[in-house]
Amino acid sequence: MATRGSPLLAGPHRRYNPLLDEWVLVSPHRLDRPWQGQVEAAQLSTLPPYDPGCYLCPGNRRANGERNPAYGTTFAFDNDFPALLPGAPGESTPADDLFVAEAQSGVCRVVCFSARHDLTLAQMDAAGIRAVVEAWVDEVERLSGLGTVRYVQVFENKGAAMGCSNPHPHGQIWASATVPHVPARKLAMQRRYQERHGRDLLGDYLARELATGERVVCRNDAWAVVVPFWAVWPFETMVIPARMIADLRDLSGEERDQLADILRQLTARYDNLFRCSFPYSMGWHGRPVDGHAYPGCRLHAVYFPPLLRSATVRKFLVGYELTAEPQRDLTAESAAARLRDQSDVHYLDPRAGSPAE
Ligand code: H2U
Repeated sequence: MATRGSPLLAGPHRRYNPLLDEWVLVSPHRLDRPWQGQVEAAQLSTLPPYDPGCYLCPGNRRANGERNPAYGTTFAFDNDFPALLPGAPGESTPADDLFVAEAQSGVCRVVCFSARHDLTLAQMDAAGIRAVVEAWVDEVERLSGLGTVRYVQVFENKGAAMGCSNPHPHGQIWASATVPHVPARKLAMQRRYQERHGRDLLGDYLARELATGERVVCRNDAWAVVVPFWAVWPFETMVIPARMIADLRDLSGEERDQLADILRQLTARYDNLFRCSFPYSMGWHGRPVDGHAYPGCRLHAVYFPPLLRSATVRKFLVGYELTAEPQRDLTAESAAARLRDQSDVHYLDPRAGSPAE
């Protein structure tokens, strides 16, 4: 939907999220003014390439006493403090409308993205990020083969602002015996759309986003990044494949290459926006690994960064947002334009030149 010239979208309005069946209140009159965000002096990384005290660096000991191998690219291991434990699935409380609990079993993994302690995905080259894509695919394959897992949630929690415990570039994977409620809701909504329209929700959505371009941040032949029409977080984005694919494992070699390229572009733009290591939580949503059909399910990644106006001014979901529904001032269109205007050469890359003061 194009917003230019729409009186409805110029004033306070609610936008509907068809993937989650939720609403967000948008108040463009409060903040949709010329860009006044403070740009801070470029933050330089002071991290060493190798930290002898880091539990993720090659060759170091983890909390459980195991020693990491001298890995060169990526390295995945069972989380030493897993939120889920392997076990028999299925036990639940007796039928009750008020007090309901069920056992949840699963496996938690940690994936180191690079041997280098001082890098982030935004600073890695396409080959390095491509290795991360391959690691994600390998993990989904391995975990789905266990037979006790229905859903594999690949995610990355980046930055202290998101509660990340270690700057060494890494993500996590939690594989569970049931489908968690966010992906479950998305699967149900995509199924309903597919049954009503005979086409998939995200495919239709992407086609309309590409037609106006208003919320498109960047794209290549295989992927597009958009700030969704219904975004809650200021610079929230979705990474959507051009082809109808439901599972990371179904990506062709070319699509994996292109994914590495688009992730590099997106994360560099994020860092360049406030010249900082942009915090976020991101994750992949796709088909459960239980062998059932999930009509209309298209793979996609979601990014939820908390920053609003600078490296230090963040959005909080509080007050009305916790008690009623989420709200934003900055429109999705303005956020997309700001990210689109950023260079995809990382500000710390010598090719970016010296940052303006
Ligand atoms: P976060 O940075 O997102 O917290 O992830 C790091 C994970 O690494 C965390 O889940 C695990 C923590 O349990 N970890 C180990 O598995 N072994 C260790 O020696 C320390 C931390």
